[in-house]
Amino acid sequence: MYLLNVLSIDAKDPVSFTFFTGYMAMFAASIFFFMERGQVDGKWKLSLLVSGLITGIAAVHYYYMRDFYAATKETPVALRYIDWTLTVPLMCIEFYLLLRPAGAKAGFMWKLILASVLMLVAGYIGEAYTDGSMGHSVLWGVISTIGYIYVLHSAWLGEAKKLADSSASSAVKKGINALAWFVLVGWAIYPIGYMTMPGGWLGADGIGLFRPQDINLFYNIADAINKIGFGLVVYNIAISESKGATA
Ligand SMILES: *C/C=C(C)/C=C/C=C(C)/C=C/C1=C(C)CCCC1(C)C
Repeated sequence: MYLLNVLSIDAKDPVSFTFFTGYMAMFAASIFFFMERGQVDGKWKLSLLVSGLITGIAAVHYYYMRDFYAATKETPVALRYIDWTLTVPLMCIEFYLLLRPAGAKAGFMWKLILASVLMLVAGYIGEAYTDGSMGHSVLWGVISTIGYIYVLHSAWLGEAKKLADSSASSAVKKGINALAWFVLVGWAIYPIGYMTMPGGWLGADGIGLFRPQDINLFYNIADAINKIGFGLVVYNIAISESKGATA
């Protein structure tokens, strides 16, 4: 029964589509980042490894989320947040690795990780423990947004931005600027998706534009943009800073 459900993708449900294409895209991106490690100088290999881990961890979770959704038509909240709890801190580590030559300390990395964990724990409570009320989703959504704003602030005006300004590498400067745009535009898709849940402004109890499962549409598209996009920015920096590179 389970298998039968998995094998039938609902052609009329874009959520189903994005789970399958999301899985494939993450999988392919991981192979790319791992293979390309051979093209870059030694000091960039760790950054590319982390890029590949981010999309690789996501690929494994998409494999399970895709089946879970196909079988139940329900939102895989726990799998989603386990994925994010692993991959978002890895994105913070990417910031740190890029800015370490410019003087970034471990404390810089831990502050970003802490802020992102606050963002995710609050988001999880908002979704997993929802009573369907707007009060609950707004409260935890706002707490989560505090963590988000910290990362956003660091990338645009705070510590990450200042370290990037003091970097000797124009590729790193440009790269951190690109990542800042991902955090501003790409990451903003998530809170918009969050608003489609029961008790949210865009969902059935609000303006009624989206079905409850459409939250996955937002999250799947945002994950593909952000996880693969982050990795490609790091890849571009690594390639342009590597002497023997051919790409
Ligand atoms: C690879 C996964 C990434 C980059 C996930 C990012 C997730 C967010 C930026 C989530 C943010 C949220 C808010 C700012 C408020 C509402 C709750 C969240 C967790 C959806």
